[in-house]
Amino acid sequence: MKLYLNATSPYARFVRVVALEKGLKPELVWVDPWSNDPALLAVNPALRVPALETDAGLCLSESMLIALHLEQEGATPQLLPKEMQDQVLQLMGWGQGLTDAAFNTVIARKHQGSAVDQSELGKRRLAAITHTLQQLEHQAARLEQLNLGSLLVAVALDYLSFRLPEIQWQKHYPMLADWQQTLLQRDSFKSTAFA
Ligand SMILES: N[C@@H](CCC(=O)N[C@@H](CS)C(=O)NCC(=O)O)C(=O)O
Repeated sequence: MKLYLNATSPYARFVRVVALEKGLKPELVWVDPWSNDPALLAVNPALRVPALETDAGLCLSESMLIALHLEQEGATPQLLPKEMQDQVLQLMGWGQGLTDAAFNTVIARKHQGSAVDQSELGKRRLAAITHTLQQLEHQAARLEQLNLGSLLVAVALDYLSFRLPEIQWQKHYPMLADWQQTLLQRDSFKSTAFA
């Protein structure tokens, strides 16, 4: 198994965290998704990380789909238990929505300047971040269990700290911050810190 990734992608970090939690060790192939790297193009026509080349030679893209594949590959721990499936999928949706809103804010600012935050789409992205944080704080107790949803939310929150620190989410959402601190102590998070 080969995982194509870079060190700042929240999507790639989520997949890496899942692999580590499942005890899987894909070979890591470091690429720059913005440089039209032919090696990445060969495994993902969308030229995005993460991409996973399976041992059978199939190339998977989209972080949540790769995570589902890894969940099947490693027997334990179960990160998408059948009896909790819909709750976990709901959390995954919130985590992915938060990641998308944060990542697209960062990329839009990079290409168009920070005034883009005042555009209609910019405002919607920032509102999505606020609404999702409020919802997660309200539901913080549901995050206790280790699963694909809680891992994705924890990575999304760390991406906010990394790229949008001015939001100061820890100050405004203390239960969420307490919970995330414990997850950040896990080896899977420590060894994949954004850089
Ligand atoms: N929906 C995708 C998003 C992946 C994504 O946007 N990755 C970024 C890096 S964080 C990327 O490779 N961007 C390069 C590009 O869009 O050309 C997923 O969940 O994997």
